[in-house]
Order: sequence, then C-alpha cells, then structure tokens
Amino acid sequence: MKTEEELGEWRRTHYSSQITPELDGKEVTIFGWVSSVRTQGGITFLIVNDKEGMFQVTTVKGKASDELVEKVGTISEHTSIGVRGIVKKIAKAPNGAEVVPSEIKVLNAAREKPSFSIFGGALPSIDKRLDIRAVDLRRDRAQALFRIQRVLLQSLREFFRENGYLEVRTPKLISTATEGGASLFSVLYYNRPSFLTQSPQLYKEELVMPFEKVYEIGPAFRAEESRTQKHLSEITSIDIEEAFVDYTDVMDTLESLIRRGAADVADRCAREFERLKRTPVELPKRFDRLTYEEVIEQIGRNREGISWGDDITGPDGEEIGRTHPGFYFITDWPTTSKPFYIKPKSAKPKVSESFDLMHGSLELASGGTRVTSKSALMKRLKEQKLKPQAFEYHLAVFDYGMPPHAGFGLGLERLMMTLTGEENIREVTLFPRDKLRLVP
Ligand code: AMO
Repeated sequence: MKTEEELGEWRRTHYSSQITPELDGKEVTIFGWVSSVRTQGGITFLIVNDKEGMFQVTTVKGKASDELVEKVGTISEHTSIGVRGIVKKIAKAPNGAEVVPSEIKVLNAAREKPSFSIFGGALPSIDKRLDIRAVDLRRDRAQALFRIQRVLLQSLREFFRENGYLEVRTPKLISTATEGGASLFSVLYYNRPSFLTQSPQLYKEELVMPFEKVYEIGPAFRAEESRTQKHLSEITSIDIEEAFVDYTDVMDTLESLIRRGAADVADRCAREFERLKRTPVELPKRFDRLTYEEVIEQIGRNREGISWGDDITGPDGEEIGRTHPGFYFITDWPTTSKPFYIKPKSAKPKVSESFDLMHGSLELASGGTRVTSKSALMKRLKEQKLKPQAFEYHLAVFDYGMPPHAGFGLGLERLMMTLTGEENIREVTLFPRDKLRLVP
C-alpha cells in the first residue's frame, strides 16, 4: 500500500464544519489527519480532523470496493488523508452527516505514535509535549486557545484602527538596552556587539514625532534567569505610544483596550470556552487605581520590614493579588524603581508618573508618562548609571520639539493567560523559549 500518495489534482471542496445534513447525496473532497480508527462488524469509522473540526468517514465491507476496504484497514492515527465521497445524513455522526468514500488518498502515513494521547486522557509534563509541539497543538484545548488568540489580536487591532493608531514595526536588533542590562541577549552584528530588543521603547517614543499615535505588536526578548510559569525569554509585546497625553490618559486607553479584547473574545469564542470548560474573565465596572503608597501601606499592616521604595514581589505580590483578584492598576511608583524614560512628578520627583496593570498577582502591562526634556533625560540616564553617549542617536531627536507623550507595553501571553485561565504561559505560546529551551 502506498504511504505517500501525491495530492495531484485533488483540491478541497469542503471543510469538516460544512459536512452537514443539507449536503446529503453531494460529492465532496475533504482533507485532514486521522484522529481515530474504529472497526465494528465490518464497518470502519475514521474520524478525521481538519482546522475547522472533525468529520466521520464510514467504509462498509461489501458495499465499498475490496481495494478501498483494504486501504482503510492500513490507515493509522495521525495519517494525513484526502477523501472523495458522498455525504450521507446520519444523526449520530459529527454535524449530523458522514462521508461514504469512493476514493481515499493516503497523503502521508504516520510512522510514529506520540508518547501521549492528544485525544483525551492524562497528559505528560508540558516539557514532553513541547518536544513535539506541532503534534501537541493538535489537541482540542490548544486549538481552542489559539483560536481565542486570533480573535483577541483581531479585536486589539480593530480597537487601534478605530482609535487612530498607526501600526509600526521597529528594529529588533538594537545597540542599547532600555529595560535594564541584566536581561539582555547579545548578538554579533557583523563585527560589532548588538542586542535583541527588550521592547520597542525608544523607537515608539521617536515615532510619536511624525505619527502622534502608534502601536506595535511584535517580539521582545528577555534573558530571564528564573524559569517560572509566567516568564519567557521571547514574548509578544503589545505597545502603544501617544503624543500630547500623560499616564492617566494611557491608563484609560489600556483599560478600554482590555475591555474591548475581553468582550470580543467572550462574544466570538463561546465555542472555544466550552471546549476549554472555562468561562470568560469577569470585568469590574472600573479598574481600581491604587497608588504604590497605598499598596505598601496595606502590606505593612500585616508584615513588618517593608518600606517605601521596596519592590512588590513574591509573597507581597501574592497578598495584594488575593485582596485584588481581578484587574487593577498600581500607580505612582518610586522613580528609582522605573526605567530612565519614565517621568518623575514635577511636584514630587521621588514619585513617577507610572503604572502597572495587574490581574491578581500577575503583572500584565506597565507604562507611564515619558521624560520629554533632553537635559532631564540625560540626568535620568546618569542616575541609572547609563552612559548618555550610548543614547546619543536617541537624545538627538529630543532637540526637534519632542512632544509630551506616554504609552504602555502589554504582554500578549500574560493577557492570554488572564483571559483563558491558563496558569502556565507556555500553554499560550506556540513555541516557548526559556533558559532551558531553544527547540523546537
Ligand atoms: P515591562 O518591562 O514591564 O515594560 O514589560 C511590559 C510587559 O511585558 C510582559 N513581560 C513578560 N512576559 C513574559 N515573560 C517575560 N520575561 C516578560 N517580560 C515582560 C509583561 C510586562 O508587564 N517599555 C516598557 C513598557 C512601556 O513603558 O511602554 C516595558 O517593556 O506583561
């Protein structure tokens, strides 16, 4: 029996979801990969999946040609096949109809069986699954997650378009760090040192000069030392930057963006949430805005030793997350805890015009008003022990009337975790990268 037949002239006429009782008697050509083979009393049922769902192919010994019956008998799970046949209305089949084949092409027979069943039952550790991620992604849950992601991205882009933001693409190979030197990946750029970008920060700021309102959805790289459920080394960052506004305005924008994405996902992905056995995330009437100072006070009531200026991490972050399980902002962080481009408050420079968007204890986004004055930016660089000379190309732009501006960066994967209830960021990443993983 041939195990790799040519596609030849065959082209799909229908997807699985279109194989419905209304097509009864019609000839169709469909493709997919076999997810189960079952023979019972001379009848072989193949369940075949394609990107839209599944269809049943039923071959009856005695009715189908001997050659076809024999061929069907050799087909194993995961094999890619093409089926030409007649649709038959039948209540018990998926979508109420099956295909009775006249011809089957085995396009590529599966030679291996994955070490775990992708069709249900216990799953091994995520690392085992990631080793053959392309097969793992055939699982129903994974299919549902990435369909939700598609709707989310479409919704976010609609929001940006409706609100007058221009989509931009900024360089990913860069010469200077923006988010702290420790998490930088070095790359040899011809014969010079360079880095993979940690965020589009400086470029998106520069782009408000010509375009005023920009957004980017693109990769960012962080050499994270710790391997956790919520950190990756390569993420997709959703960034905006806008002229003539401050951090309070972009917090409003971020809140509207999250509301829009969550509502569209809930509306358009009811089937996917059913497949995940989860319900869409709940949205409060308004996202609370707690200042950093209020949060430190709350922690200080239960625990001694925390003082103004400390970061809110570990058990402290968990505690705030327990008392604020949904979406909320922490605003007005100490200036020293934020990058050089974040603007200190004019009346109280110890505090910055900054925010983090949280969901429970998970940080989803951070942003703020930016420093606009060149001399202030040089001062901030020096305070953070960075060399203004290394940023000369960026500082130069500030001589040409850089407008006041603000923006944020939002992690797509973390937003997906929040919207779908997944606890491991790797589940919502096609090919996750972390300290131990560079393949597949
Ligand atoms: P920040 O460094 O806070 O801010 O990053 C923004 C958001 O990106 C996500 N994120 C990550 N997600 C998973 N794994 C990681 N290793 C990781 N690192 C970051 C988080 C985080 O909130 N330039 C600023 C943004 C701005 O001010 O516009 C920045 O990069 O969801």
